[in-house]
Amino acid sequence: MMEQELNKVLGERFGKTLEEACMEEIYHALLTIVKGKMKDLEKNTGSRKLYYISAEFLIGKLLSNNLINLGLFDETAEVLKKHGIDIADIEEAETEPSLGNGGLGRLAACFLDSIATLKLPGDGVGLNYHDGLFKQTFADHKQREEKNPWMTGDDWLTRTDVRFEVPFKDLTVTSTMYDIDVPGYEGGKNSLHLFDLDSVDESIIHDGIEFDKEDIRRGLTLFLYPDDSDEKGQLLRIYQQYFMVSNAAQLILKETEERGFDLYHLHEHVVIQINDTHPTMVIPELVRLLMARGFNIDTAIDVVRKTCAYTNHTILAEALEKWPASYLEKVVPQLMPIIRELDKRVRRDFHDEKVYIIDEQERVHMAHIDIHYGQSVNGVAALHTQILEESELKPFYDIYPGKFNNKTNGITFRRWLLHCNHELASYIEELIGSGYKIHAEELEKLLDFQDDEAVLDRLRQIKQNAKLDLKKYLKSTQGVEIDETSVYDIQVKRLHEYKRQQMNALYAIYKYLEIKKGNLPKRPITMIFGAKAAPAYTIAKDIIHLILCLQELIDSDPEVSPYLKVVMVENYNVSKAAKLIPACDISEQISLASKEASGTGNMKFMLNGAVTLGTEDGANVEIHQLVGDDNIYIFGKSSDEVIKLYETSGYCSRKIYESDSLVEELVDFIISKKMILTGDPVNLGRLYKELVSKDWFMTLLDVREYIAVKEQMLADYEDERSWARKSLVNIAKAGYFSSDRTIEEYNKDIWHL
Ligand code: C3B
Repeated sequence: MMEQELNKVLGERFGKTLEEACMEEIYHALLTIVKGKMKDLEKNTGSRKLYYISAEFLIGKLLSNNLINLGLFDETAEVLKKHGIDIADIEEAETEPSLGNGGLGRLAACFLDSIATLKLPGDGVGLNYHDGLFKQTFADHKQREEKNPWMTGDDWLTRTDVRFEVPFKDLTVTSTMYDIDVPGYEGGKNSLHLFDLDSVDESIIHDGIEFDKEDIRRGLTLFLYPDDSDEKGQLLRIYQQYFMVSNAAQLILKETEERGFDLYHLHEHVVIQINDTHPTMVIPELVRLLMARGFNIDTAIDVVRKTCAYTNHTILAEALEKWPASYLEKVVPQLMPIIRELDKRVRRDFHDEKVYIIDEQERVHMAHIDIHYGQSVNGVAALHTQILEESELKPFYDIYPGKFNNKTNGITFRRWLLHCNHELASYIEELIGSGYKIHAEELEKLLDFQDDEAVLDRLRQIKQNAKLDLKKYLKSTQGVEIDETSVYDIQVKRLHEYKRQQMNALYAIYKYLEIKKGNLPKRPITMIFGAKAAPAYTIAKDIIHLILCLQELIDSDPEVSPYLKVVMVENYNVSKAAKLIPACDISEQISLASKEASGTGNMKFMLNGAVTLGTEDGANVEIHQLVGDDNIYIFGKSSDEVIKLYETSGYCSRKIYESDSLVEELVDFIISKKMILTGDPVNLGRLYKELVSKDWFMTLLDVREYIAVKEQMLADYEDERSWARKSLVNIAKAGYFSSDRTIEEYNKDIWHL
């Protein structure tokens, strides 16, 4: 079947057969075939529909995943193999949409997959950024940002004829809606709606990612998260956010009316999930649109409140958006009277300025709008929700205890096991049958094999094969040579001080110095990093600089390089994650306790048999509970201790630096002669100073214990059978982190679809 279809499309489009076509042509033929098949699928329907609004959808490449979900992957891979073609090479021809930044965007993509798979009616709504998040390159041991075009004209997007007028203060624009089909695994289909402006013009980008941020018509949807370190950048983000939610709101009202429902019953037929605060303006926008249709304000607010639900993804204060009212006046003056009315009602009912929407400095607290004027507030892991309730959002929890709930994050096993690790997935199927693909909790059946030496050996072999694959991949893409007999220790995630890549870098320094002293590790260690830093986040970029300098210093030292290797993967993205995760031995999840809301990389690594080295933070806490003390390595101060240190200003990094000679030695190395000769004294000096005199995310607090626990872990790795058993237990217990489970909970508690 697939063979004939491929030959037919290749013939029609390129006048070629499978034998003659190149990789790109085969990719485009498959794209055409798969798009056609998805078009024929019936959309999920029901009398209640979900709209998941999000600034990010980090969907990754789609060909293989769509083939898997349509049940066509194996057949397609077979057909290609018959002609000497590896499907992985076809995947290389696909560009990766860069419509997201980190966990929040990837979570939205996993959710779309699970919502479709569970046959629930639910569409994603977001923006069609032409260049997405920037593309990262390295030069002079530093991050450079470049544009990242991913649309090729022939891709997964389908232009629709849905268009809306979006009114800003100084101009009105007309949007165009593009759709990407989201097929469920073995049935079901929903859509991802991405709004765009026809007038956007990539030619205004120059010098990396610079462009005139005031040119809204040509620049509105160029980039995800344009630099907002100045006023122009912040105004542009407000333009983007309003464009996103006004389109979403107009689409929702239009579809609800088309489905034959009265807007006075909107909340019975629609639920809107607000993913972090970026889509918050959908609340006043819906109130405005309903009033324009004749609603009085009380009814409009009541209906909107019953329709909207909010997910909080972070407790970092600087990440909770607060827009100056004056900026909103400049961009969307039509919303300000509504926002002031919403605030007035809060002030009337509650006499606590901590819960006001507009503060004394005339800043609008977006999360406060969501909490007062939505029906649900959820955190993304048990500990995170507890911190929201007990400290971060306590004044709100005191008012609305019933609104708060936890939804521990999850990941789609279609992408993060079936697609990225075929060998492991089929071996699991051999052992326990295929039921786990739909009922992830069946993975627990693997526990029956924890003392089966043949199974443990086979798991080790599968890991070894994945390590070899990664070695080849890094060689061909970055020219980097890694040793497949070494331990692969991996930390991949956005770069942020709270995630503490700098602490891991201090370990690299520690190991370097040990090797120099003649204390050689039993087995070579490969430390792999992958991370983008926000363009305006200076210290994050300094940390990248430190890692890249260490990489070179170690590579060029023949005494050390046989035993230690540091690799920073360039432009870490979803495709690279899929290569790195199956090959990992040690999964680094080392955030400062209380700061990582959940983490989802931790779940992906576990599912692929890596063992976690982590703090009791985010979902690590739940991983720990599931796998037990023997199958995870935990270190560091607890979230309670950390929160207390912040409350009492009780942390002083300089004290630790001055009293602990090991810490002093490691930190001093950052500005040692060797490092200064390799790197830039400005960047290294600034990072050194930051660690000694501020260290807001308490690197030095935990670094000693971190090193000790990592050393223990490396020693334990040498008992290969016992390590393989830990790996097996991690896979077996990962079922809980299927996003199908998470979505079932959202549906049961919040959506009621
Ligand atoms: C992230 C958090 O940092 C992660 O802990 C969490 O697992 C994911 O969201 C998904 O819930 N996050 C993000 O990627 N971007 C933000 N702006 C805020 C949180």
